[in-house]
Amino acid sequence: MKNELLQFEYDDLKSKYLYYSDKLYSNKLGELSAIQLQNVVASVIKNDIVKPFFDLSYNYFSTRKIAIYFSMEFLIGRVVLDALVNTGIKKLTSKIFSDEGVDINILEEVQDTALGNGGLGRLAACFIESAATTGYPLFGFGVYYKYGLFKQQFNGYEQTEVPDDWAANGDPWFEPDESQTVVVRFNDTEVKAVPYVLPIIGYNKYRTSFQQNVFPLTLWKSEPIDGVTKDYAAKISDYLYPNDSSDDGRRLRICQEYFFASATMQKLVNLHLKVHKTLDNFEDYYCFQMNDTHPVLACIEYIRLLEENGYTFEEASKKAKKCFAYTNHTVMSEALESWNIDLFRSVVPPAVFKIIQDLNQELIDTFIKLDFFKINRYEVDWQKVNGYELTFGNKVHMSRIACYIGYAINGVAVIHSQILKDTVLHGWYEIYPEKFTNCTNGVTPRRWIRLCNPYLAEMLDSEIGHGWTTNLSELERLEYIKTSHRVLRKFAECKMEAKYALAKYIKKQENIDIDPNSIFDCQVKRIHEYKRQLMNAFRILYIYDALKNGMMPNFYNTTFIIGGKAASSYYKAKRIIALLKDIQDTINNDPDMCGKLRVVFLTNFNVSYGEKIYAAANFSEQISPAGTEASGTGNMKFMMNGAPTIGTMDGANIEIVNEAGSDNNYIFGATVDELRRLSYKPHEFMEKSHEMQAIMPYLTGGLLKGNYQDIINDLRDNDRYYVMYDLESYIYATIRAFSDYANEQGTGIYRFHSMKALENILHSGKFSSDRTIMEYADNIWHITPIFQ
Ligand code: 26Q
Repeated sequence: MKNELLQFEYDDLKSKYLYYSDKLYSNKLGELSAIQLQNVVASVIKNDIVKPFFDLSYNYFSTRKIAIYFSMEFLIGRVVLDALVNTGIKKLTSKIFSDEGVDINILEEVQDTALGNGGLGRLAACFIESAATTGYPLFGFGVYYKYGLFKQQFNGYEQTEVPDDWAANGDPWFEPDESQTVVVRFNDTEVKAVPYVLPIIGYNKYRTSFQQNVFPLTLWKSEPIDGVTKDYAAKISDYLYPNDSSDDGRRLRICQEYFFASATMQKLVNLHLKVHKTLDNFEDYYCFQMNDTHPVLACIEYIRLLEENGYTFEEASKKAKKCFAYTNHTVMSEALESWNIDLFRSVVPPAVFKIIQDLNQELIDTFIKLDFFKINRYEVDWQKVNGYELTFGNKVHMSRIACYIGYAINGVAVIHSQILKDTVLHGWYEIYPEKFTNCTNGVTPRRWIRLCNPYLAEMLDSEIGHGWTTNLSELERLEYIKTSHRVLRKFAECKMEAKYALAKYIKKQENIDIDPNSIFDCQVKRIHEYKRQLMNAFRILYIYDALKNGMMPNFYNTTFIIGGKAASSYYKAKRIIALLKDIQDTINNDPDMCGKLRVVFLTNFNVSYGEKIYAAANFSEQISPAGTEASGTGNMKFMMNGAPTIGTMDGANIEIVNEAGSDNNYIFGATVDELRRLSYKPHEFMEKSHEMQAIMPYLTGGLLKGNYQDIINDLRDNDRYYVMYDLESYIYATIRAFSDYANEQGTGIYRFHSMKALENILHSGKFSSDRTIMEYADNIWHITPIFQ
């Protein structure tokens, strides 16, 4: 208990729990359901702990410079445990509960708040938590979806999607603030936007009551204006869009984007006018970080509001260019948003469309002055310059607006930021080189170590003190003790605890027995061709076949764990899932394997499942072809919890290896330069590949339940992500990794694997999102913390 918050004593906190238990449910704690317990915890934390600090945070709007994190997604996960950890009352609560006959782990039954798809949404959640912890005034604005990311279920091997009515049993954390409702006008209708506000609780580093820092996250919900609102409009905030490029629903997506952009800008502009009676100094008080292009219409809306307040277009455009910055999260061309002009025009009010036309004209005029290129003055069908379209063309290209208006443009890992300059946004880089920077992603160590891995957290606390929680570089203190046999054994024991916990959970969720003594090799992320879960499937089949043929006598027992969701309309991704489920069935039911090999495809991988996986993993699979994964953030979560990476020189993997050393990770595959030079004929590789020869009978020859000829045909003609090219080196890297693990077990000397695991932990300091927030604050936002 010594690292716990000091403001509460046992009796004090207990009386608060009992009070709300009685008030809300006229019952004892011991009689409450998980949902009810959560509501009791929420009442205590919100009313009796964070309220005064939360109220304070509203004073920062328009009185000092703050940054707004503008994001369509906040993938928060489960709120209750995070709130307990960050207020510093988790252990005390656990004690109080157990004295009342309640196991605190019952709170794991509480649903995730999954208002995001994956990496981009989770990044937003890590950022606002880090901001609240470090005190940099960064406040999130987004959409309060009725349904979060779908729940994944299975019909045989086929993924089905079930709506995620996440607040069906009530949501005790967000509170509507009806008084701050605004009206958003579209071309042909209007809706109310009601803000729902969540207190984002920073970690209480001093363990006293006077520096509990709490910032608001504001999410907008659409509601009808009686009698005026069209049916579809009132439903604008009902569904989160999946990250695919399917055609349907584009109109509603544009509505969503304008809806939250307009509501946010209206709120802040109105507030600023109230405080300062002018917008002349707006940019001295606000800057906006756009999480990808999804919030780009906010720039346009800001210009519209400035015009409404008497500024000319020229003045307004100039002001907008001072306060918006753009983060790109992908190099996949199909993921860059562009809207058909007519569709776009039918959604937004005429004034918004007019501003886009005016910006177009301004861009042209600017470059006439600069004599950059010859101009074709038509709005549509604009010119290409150096092979890159710079203007908005016959579509509304969101990234072009972002690059033109944004005063800063950044990628999310060093290699990714370079690729933006070299290819994806090259034309813009030539015009505005000074706008381009990098801010490598990070993740919050509160959720991704302290909350998810209490075993490791406690060991770290006792070995190096608990300062790492808010200053992750302090993990380097492990340097001095990393060779100690005692420390290594302790680490190995922590890992075993986490593996037992995961095995128990997988038994409950999937009804599959896995052996905690086997290697846990994990790949968890959205299912996408570029992430190459298919290559993992091929690797598993290859090992399975080799074992069946007695070719790998020293193979150490291994459990392959894979999890992730495919967008509902992404057919090829769903086929890959089917193959993995088929492999799982075949291998797990093969008596020849008797424990040597297990495969688990997790059902409904989400933030809370992730917490258990990252803590328990022995190896982290990060296997996208070089140059495709912008950064990755799961890779960082695995690293922090002591899982060496089996991965390619892609995204943040490169920086992970720079920090932890190539001896402590298993890097394989082609580099970006190699792939750029390559003229690739996949069918040649397929025909020559011994590995493919070995596994073909499984894929197309009846050794599995299904037939996967379609996958093979696709690879043969067009292996866009170089599965054939990298497969062999991938298998070799795996064998190296697993034999290091096996060697250690054989000798009982914690050297070959545990050393590498510990080296990863102790060099993971860079990947705290606290560091990322500080970089954005210094280089882009120019804001300082509200406390020191
Ligand atoms: C766009 C238009 C219409 C509908 C949906 C979308 C859409 C939604 C979500 C497009 C993309 C996304 C999500 C992208 C994403 O998660 N990217 C990941 O961002 C992480 C954080 O920077 C990186 O670590 C990952 O590498 C990147 O894939």
